[in-house]
Amino acid sequence: MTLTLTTAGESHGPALVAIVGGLPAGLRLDRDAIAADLHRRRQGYGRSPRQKLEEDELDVLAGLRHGLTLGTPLALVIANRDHANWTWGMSPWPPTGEQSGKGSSPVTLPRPGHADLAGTLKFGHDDVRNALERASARQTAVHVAAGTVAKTLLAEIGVSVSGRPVEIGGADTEAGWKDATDAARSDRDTLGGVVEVIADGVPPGLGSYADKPDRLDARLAAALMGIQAVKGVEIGEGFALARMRGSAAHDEIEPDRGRLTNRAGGIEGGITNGEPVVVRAAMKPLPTLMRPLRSVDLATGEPGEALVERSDVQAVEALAVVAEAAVAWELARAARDKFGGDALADFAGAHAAYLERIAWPRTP
Ligand code: EPS
Repeated sequence: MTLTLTTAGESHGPALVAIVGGLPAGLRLDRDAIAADLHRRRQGYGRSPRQKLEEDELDVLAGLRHGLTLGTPLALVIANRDHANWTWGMSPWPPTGEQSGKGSSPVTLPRPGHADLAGTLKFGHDDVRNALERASARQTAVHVAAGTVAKTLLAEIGVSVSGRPVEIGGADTEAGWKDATDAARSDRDTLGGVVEVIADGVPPGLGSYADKPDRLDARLAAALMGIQAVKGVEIGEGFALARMRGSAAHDEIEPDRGRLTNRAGGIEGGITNGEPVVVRAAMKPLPTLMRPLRSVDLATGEPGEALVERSDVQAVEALAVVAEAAVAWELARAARDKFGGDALADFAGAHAAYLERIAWPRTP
């Protein structure tokens, strides 16, 4: 039994879609909790005016009855309100009527740092928009909705997950983040940053050392690197461990199974060790600059300036919410792998029985 997530949707298309498979039956979803996380994702000091336009209201089309999961695929949809301005440009079918509105003329000036050039070449598009629409971080909205579902499942076994920004534009205080964002905005530039996600209450034994795809640290790294603009991931002290001696790096084991330190970030040998799971993700500066970078016009081969369109100055606060969802998703997936169960009671019961088995000291 594992969790699966399939998504579809373009940034200015009609909607974002997700299908979640592998949930147990009988899990009570909270509409307000999903709305609250979707709202959090839209916040942040450096966000584009797009976030005022979108409401990110979630529709559930299947897999839920009276708030309880049915143990069948859960279908989630978030409409793009901005699509109303793109009905010609992003029409799924050949558009009829006057060629007007956004997206009506092809984009031929790829932005360095975005998927524009590589995506256009790879798929043979003659309009960069065909690549950028799906590559857009807009699709993180449905991942956040799926993440709230994952957090709801994890709460059943006492696990909580929380993400926060730790650095924006090189600054590490909230006042510094604002100043850095204001300065970048007035220079028509963009910023990146670092976020941290901590999961508490994680039982020992999620993940495995058996093979690479089983390692929870590998899964978390893939999940975080899979988020738009993420260029680095650390588990626990990460790169800093490389500069320490073993005597300073490792978390000594106490008889009560607690550790004095948690430099491993709660994962040893690809398996959770019962300490909080701590991960960080580094986000590069966003590639849409109001002062555009040098590029090439793909239609003429001539030098040009990259596409400029409404965008965020930085979206690190949003990444914290998206990274939280990604970590929750991977932990929930590992928990489903380990505890299984068709009904929620089976899943929770297997978790309780497991905790009893590993209780320490063991009685003969
Ligand atoms: C994005 C570009 C911007 C962001 C978008 C991600 O889109 P737009 O040009 O429509 O303002 O606002 O993020 C979202 C729409 C969102 O909901 O997070 C990009 O190129 O990745």
